[in-house]
Amino acid sequence: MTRGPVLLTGFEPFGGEAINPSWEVARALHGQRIGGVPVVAVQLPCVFATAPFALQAALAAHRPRLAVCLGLAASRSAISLERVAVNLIDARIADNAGAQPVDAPVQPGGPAAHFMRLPVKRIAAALGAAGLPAEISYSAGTFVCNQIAYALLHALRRRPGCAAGFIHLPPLPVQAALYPGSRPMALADQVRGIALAIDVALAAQRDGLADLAETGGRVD
Ligand code: PCA
Repeated sequence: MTRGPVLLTGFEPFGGEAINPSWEVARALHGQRIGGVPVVAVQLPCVFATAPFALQAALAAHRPRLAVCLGLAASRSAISLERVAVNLIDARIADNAGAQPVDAPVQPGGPAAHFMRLPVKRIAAALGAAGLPAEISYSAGTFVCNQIAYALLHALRRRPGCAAGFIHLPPLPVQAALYPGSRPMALADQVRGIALAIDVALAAQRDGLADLAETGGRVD
């Protein structure tokens, strides 16, 4: 039987910023019930050396039925449903501890990539129907978010019953000036979108539904 809460992680601010929508969304949903299942929010450091351990501690402490990790992708203008994480770190900027690794594995000896375990096409369809911009993404980048997406699926490789995935969020309106040309999304819409994504993922898990067999491929 599927048990446990929803684990929802967000990152602390990074890159010299004061706010990260991923943590704002996670903490807004902390303690709420979605589809009858409680949500537990945990903040992750934006630090390569410690973030995977913080995630593993949260997974061990909460034994979730669904784990969703959130991060900011300032260049995205939609709720961005990641499908894959690669076993590669190549940091564009320093993390919050000043580390900037180049071409290092997330998990030495691990597989090249892990696929997320979320029904991303179902979620994208539900978000679109709710009037929220959503997209499926085939790259979570090579910074701490990709590291955590990989570490999440690696940690859960022997827990096939736990649904898990990574979702990148656009910037908040207060961050607009930092990212000229970006299309920020209001916090309330981001919160509504992630609550809906969790609801859809829980329903699919409960009912044993596969993802939608719809064309969703891209060239990019
Ligand atoms: N975004 C970064 C790391 C933390 C976050 O919120 C990323 O996309 O890797």
